[in-house]
Amino acid sequence: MKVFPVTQKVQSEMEGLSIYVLTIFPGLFEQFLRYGIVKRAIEKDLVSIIVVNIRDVAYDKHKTVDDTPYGGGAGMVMKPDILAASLKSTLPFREHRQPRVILLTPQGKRFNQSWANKLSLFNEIILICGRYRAIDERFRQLYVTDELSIGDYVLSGGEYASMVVIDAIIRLIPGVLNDFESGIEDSFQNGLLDCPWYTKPEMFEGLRVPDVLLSGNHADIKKWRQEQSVKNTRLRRPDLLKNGSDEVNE
Ligand code: 6GU
Repeated sequence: MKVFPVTQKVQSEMEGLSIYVLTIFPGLFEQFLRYGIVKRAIEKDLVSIIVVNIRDVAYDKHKTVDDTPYGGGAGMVMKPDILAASLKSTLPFREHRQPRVILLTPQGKRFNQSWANKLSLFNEIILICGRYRAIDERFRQLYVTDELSIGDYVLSGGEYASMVVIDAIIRLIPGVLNDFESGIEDSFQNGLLDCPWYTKPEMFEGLRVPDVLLSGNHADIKKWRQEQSVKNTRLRRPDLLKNGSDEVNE
């Protein structure tokens, strides 16, 4: 089993969230884990990300993980025995015998902030990055507990989608963001888009910073920002203002 970062801990020693990622391209995650808030969360031991190379459990000399579909058709299908073996290879490291097993697929439910909130409460999550045409239906039936998509477009695999999901989850784990960053998070958690923001200089290419932001009146500033937020949302994403549009769609 190939593992990043090298300082992997077994679940029993982990306080926070353990995320296992099953992929045929583990190298794609190397840089992702090395920057910004994700890196800091790993360093603080608030999250542990274990990237598992599915190919490591392949048993033939070509390390085959896929095969042609029964009934014919274009594309290849990921083998159920390989996926099951890869999933089982994580067992010695895990505490929970019944973790959430999440398949990243365009056929999944739409991932949103509510899903991020919900998943951040677990302490063990397994993400399976689909590739090729599909994964064998029987693996899906037997092992997958949730299927998530990050939007209505087709990616070549679940790897980037799983990075999106991991990033969104990690920033919600208590202690990952500092007080300052948490304030930013709050303003998005209310289901509205953010207000416009300005920094120096006061005048830029003929455009001035709105007077209210220079007024020093904190109540007025707060009110202006709230109004801009609502206005922005109504203009750009009216769907967000409808009740319940950000619910976990189960
Ligand atoms: Cl999760 N996977 C793939 N392959 N494509 C997608 C996606 C996931 N979400 C949107 N498009």
